[in-house]
Amino acid sequence: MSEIKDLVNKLQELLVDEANKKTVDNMFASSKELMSSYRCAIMEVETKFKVLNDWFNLQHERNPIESITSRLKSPESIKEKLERKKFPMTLESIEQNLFDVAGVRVICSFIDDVYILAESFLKQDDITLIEKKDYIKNPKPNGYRSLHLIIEVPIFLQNEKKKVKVEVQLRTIAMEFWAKLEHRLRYKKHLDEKTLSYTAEELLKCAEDSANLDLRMQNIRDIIEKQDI
Ligand code: 0O2
Repeated sequence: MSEIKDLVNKLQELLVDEANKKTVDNMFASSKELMSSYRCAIMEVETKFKVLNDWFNLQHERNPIESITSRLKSPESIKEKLERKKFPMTLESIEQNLFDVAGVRVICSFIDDVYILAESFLKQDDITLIEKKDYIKNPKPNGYRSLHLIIEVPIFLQNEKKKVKVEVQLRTIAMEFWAKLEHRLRYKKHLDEKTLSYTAEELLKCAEDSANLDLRMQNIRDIIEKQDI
């Protein structure tokens, strides 16, 4: 009797393994396709900003873009976000619920450039705006500033056209400087209450100082441009 039970258990184990193996193989292929479409969407968006930068340079003899970086969200962060937001742990759920798997960051010289570029980009008839968060006009309580656009861009594959969501973050060099350092410092978690609140206050003051610097630099540029006709 116990021999039969052992056999059934083993059979079950094998069947489960087989079923899992197929699921895992399928998942692997589908997730490769999904990630590859995010990568293509990043390329499309990057190209659009590079074109705008070149065109702007031709018209105004200066580059509004300092640099462009992009990233695909890591599997660990995808999993963490799905869990945190209580979304199902499936590929469909990633596509439907997470809008920042593909991310492009555009670093601009001046605040005006952020808005000029965002407007020209959003005017393009293949770009659909899903959501806009203006953390420049309404900074986060910790001082974080940046313009976030969740957009959809079409990518053209062998036999199909697919719309893919990308998060575009536009910010100035000063905003990038602050965000990078704040991000690094945020991971230093073993601090006592007093130090935590002091450093948070200091970071907020630094964000305000650097926002002020952005305004002053913008002002200098405006004065120079008015004279330099
Ligand atoms: P990474 O490494 O850039 O991928 P949630 O993602 O749920 O926290 P939400 O509403 O989806 O929030 O997005 P939100 O807050 O509009 O913007 C999320 C992204 O903006 C973050 O991505 C950061 O890149 C950036 N960001 C937002 N707030 C801050 C901040 O206070 N400090 C810094 N340095 N960056 C910020 P990820 O996924 O957190 O990280």
